[in-house]
Amino acid sequence: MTFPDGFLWGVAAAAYQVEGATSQDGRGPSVWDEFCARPGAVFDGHSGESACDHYHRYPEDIALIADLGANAYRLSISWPRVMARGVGPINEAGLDFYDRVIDALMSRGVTPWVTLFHWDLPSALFHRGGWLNRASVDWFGEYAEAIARRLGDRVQHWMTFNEPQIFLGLGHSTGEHAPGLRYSRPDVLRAAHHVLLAHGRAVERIREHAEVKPIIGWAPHGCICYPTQDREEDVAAARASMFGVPDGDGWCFSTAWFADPVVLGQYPEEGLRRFGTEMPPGFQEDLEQIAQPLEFFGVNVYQGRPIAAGEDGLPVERPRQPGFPHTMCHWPVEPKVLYWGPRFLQERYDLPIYVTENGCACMDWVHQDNHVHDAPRIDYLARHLSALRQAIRDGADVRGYFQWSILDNFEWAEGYRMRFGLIYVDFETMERIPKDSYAWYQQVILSNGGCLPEAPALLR
Ligand code: IFM
Repeated sequence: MTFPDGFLWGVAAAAYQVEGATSQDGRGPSVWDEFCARPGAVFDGHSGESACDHYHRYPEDIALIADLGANAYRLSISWPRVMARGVGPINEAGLDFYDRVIDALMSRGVTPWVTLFHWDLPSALFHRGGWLNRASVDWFGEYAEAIARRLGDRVQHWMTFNEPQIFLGLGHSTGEHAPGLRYSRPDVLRAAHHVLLAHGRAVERIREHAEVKPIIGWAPHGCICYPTQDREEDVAAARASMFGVPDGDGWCFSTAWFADPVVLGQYPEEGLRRFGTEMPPGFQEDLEQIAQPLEFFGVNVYQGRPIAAGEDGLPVERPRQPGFPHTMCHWPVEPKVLYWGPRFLQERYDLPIYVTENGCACMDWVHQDNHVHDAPRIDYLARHLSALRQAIRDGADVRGYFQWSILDNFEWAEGYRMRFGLIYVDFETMERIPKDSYAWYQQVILSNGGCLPEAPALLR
């Protein structure tokens, strides 16, 4: 059984994780450059300074994407590459790079899907208060306008923010990611509110300035809950848990706190009850600007939380059995997230869904025969894609899937030790070696998912 006709098969990456060339052709510094320079912040002192050298090797990488048969490539624009200080003069050399990338993709029949912000805030703006400063909404609007004016004659598919929950939660609350802050809850709430407003502003700017009628969404982190069994009460408990707003620091990773204002035009009641008094004054008046109509709901899905109904019917998180499978990042392997996640999201937000990221880090190395045999990744992807196909059969309107990631790349605080790619990168020589999973995904695309195993057994 195949995926629906016209299903979009993509691969994804992000500027800071692959480009390198961080001080070339007028690019300004970002919060990630500064964070990487801090002793102990990133594994073994790694940084994105060279990354995969995609800045210079993009023709080779795009040829690999095209040969894979992917119809789409999700890339992000580096804000400090196109505006060194975040606002003000455009760095033409930086924008030229994205012009070349877009043209190269399109000439090979690969549709570019562009994310405006995948975490590399220009340092100059951070030093003016970053997302804590309400002016960040204007800064982001100016940047979005510049990109839409220049690339909007060819680019049709846009995402504003990648995983706001993660760059706010890990970057501004726990301090594990750039800019390494540990703000108080009221401050993180304020920064998050500005990010949502900036999302709304960017949607408006893209619609005003893109020449080709834009198709706009975003790519939040999917904090997925799934029922441990198919009992109705467990499904209801998982749904309630997935859209709950926990107390403590957990609110920051909540789906509803971020997605309800963006799509439904209101913050969830549960969160407002818990910490509404800590929100910036007048926040309710901004909701109209935040809730711009979107064409799709993107979601990045890697793992979830197993939920059952307790005796009182309320959600209870169940422990996983000893020896439960985990990826190299220690993330549990639970394909059900690509079944229940899209179904729950669609029920609540009623928009077409794209899985904008899914994949896993494995213990990959080059074997003696000069190939990279990454059977665990193939198994992970096969299980997740089968679950996704089943979700579509059961009514979820999922239109596309982006595997994360086309290349091994800079995995933030983990540096280069976590390899997510379909293509192995030797970070000394920059040689690219397609892994077994590359050839496997090629077959999946070619057969429109018809070669995947049946799902029910995998969903149990
Ligand atoms: O590498 C990241 C990506 O930048 C955002 N989503 C999760 C991926 C794996 O951790």
